[in-house]
Amino acid sequence: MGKKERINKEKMKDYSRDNTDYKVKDINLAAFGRKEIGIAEKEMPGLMATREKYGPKKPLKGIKIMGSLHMTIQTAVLIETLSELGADVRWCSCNIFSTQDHAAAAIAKAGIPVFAWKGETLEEYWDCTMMALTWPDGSGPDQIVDDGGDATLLIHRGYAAEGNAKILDEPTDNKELLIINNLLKRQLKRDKQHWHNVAKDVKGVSEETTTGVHRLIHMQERGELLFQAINVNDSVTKSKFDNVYGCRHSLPDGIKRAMDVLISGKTVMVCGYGDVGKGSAEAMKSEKAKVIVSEIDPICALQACMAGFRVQTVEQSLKETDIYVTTTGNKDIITAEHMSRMKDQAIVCNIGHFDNEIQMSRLEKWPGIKKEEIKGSECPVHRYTFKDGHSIYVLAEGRLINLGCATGHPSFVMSNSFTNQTLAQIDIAANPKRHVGVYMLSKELDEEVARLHLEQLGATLTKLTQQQADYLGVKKDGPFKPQHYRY
Ligand code: NAD
Ligand code: 3DD
Repeated sequence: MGKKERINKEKMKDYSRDNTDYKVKDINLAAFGRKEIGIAEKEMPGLMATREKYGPKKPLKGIKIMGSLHMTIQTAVLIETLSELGADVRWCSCNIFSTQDHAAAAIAKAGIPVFAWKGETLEEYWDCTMMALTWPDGSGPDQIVDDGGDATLLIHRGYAAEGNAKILDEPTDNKELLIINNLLKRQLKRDKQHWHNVAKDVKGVSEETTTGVHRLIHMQERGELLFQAINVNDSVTKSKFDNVYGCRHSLPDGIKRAMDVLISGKTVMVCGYGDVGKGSAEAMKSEKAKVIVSEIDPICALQACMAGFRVQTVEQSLKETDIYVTTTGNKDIITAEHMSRMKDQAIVCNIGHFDNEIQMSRLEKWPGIKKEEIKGSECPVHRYTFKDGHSIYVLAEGRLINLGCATGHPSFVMSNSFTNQTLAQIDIAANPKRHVGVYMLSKELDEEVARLHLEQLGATLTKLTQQQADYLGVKKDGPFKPQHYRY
């Protein structure tokens, strides 16, 4: 039977219109997506070199890989790299606003099942995650590429509910958790052992981002982690590039596309001065804004001072700040009270994680608040007017501004992140029985990723002589720094 015939019509009826194994905004955008994928491939030397080096060996042959990662042009190049290495791939986005519809269309047209479109509702988002996790024969993945941990969360929460269905009825005011619980209740009715069967077959997950890694470590500490995890975020060639230089590029891009506002001369508050905060603050400084930083960590705060930024609290900054950017991965950074006391026409956005860095749910319920849509899901901009007459603008509904209002990081920097992702997937495939835990890729691989990107920028490495290597106590060809060196 051909693959199409194998499609389980019962399973598919909820999600696709014409029994195709994909769901995208408009398949006719595929040709445009293919053109931009072609451009991106020229800017992603690490991924292309990985295809050349590992393609013939097909190290991922027949391995079912599910991805929950922003469905962008750059991710399309990652998907086709995994496919080139032999994987059977299914994909969804990890954010309701981050999909680039022409990228999704090109992937669907290439015959790779993808369930993603820009402007999904939360219900549609979790249905897409379910579809990407479910092969036509009803089975789950062998491996997962996760960004923020939503795919990992659905498997683990489903697994827990099969042991104690009552958790799905625990009272919560978290709208998204209610949606997840309802999806799991429907699945429980279909098959009481679905997630136990899925989890049994998962060999491992490679996690893209800081918050996702935090979630994995918390699960491991609670003894709940069901399979091995590779921490891609903390590869130096991911977090010190994507998180810093990627945000340095894509934050101003998002603010400008959303508001077309002059940043120069304005006062910008960057909440958090970690990797994302450093790139964001530098970008705002380059735009000649007056940059204030808030931090909880004295070391990061001191770094901010050394970079010439004022370090103070949000409360201290309300009277002067024009643009707020949250970058912490924490919650309640900008509260509804803060927003009620901000300058008129202040702009609030988040480039950190999820939608809880900015207290959106409390803002929506603020007494007398008036909400107006300025721009729709293509580049979400909303104006909130308070009873005293002052208004503020919230971008991307408090979700990632660079992916909701712009196109995220450019290809070259994502090539570093995604070469790490590909190496991590190869590593899991080669070590399927590794003990459950959270692991990092080697320093050798990290340096290899960097090497793959130097030539395109015209960089020439200096070679160590053996005497110098001996003097430094390192191998002539590296690694040149200890595993946990802080770059
Ligand atoms: P990080 O841990 O390096 O930095 C976060 C910083 O926020 C830390 O220095 C921490 O001390 C600070 N912080 C925490 N709570 C705070 C508070 N209440 N007030 C002020 N500062 C506070 O993490 P990171 O790598 O910079 O990532 C930050 C977030 O951005 C994560 O959620 C990550 O997943 C996400 N991220 C987003 C993108 C993107 O493209 N939008 C890219 C990479 C990472
Ligand atoms: N992220 C930013 N830009 C992206 C792009 N163009 N494609 C895919 C993902 C993209 C998010 C990443 O920075 C991810 O690594 C993260 O959130 O850490």
